[in-house]
Amino acid sequence: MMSEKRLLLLNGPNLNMLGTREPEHYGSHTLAMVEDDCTALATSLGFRIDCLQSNHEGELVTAIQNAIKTHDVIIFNAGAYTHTSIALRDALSLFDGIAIEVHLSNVYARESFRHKSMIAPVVNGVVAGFGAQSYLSAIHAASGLLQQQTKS
Ligand code: DHK
Repeated sequence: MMSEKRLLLLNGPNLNMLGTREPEHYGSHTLAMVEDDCTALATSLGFRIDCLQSNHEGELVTAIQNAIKTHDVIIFNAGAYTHTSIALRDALSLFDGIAIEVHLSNVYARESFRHKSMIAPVVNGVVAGFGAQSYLSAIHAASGLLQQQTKS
């Protein structure tokens, strides 16, 4: 197993409402359930995980800036800021670990304003459309990328 790496699970606006929010798009898992499932998986893969949710763009920027010094991986569902935030994109550009953009819903099957991501160009990859499973797939992907890096 790889040595302990630090993973930040970051969720943006309205994701604290999971469980009751538009279940046809976001499913029935609460944020606490998502965080518990991610914690179990991340721990089993050798990560130390921190979970943070904020409805405020500036707090998310600060969380990313802090993670530059402390974390190896950011798994990030920026919610609606995905589609609008140059500030979050600029912050992610400064992060030289692995960053993965996550969405519960298939944003490409929804309104056209959700088809554009400001942050996709500055992350390693995007997982969208698999409900709460999107987060778990992103954690597996980050683990695989870190293992590749260790080998090369
Ligand atoms: C979550 C949101 O809050 C939306 O604003 C995005 C994303 C989609 C999701 O599917 O997780 O457009």
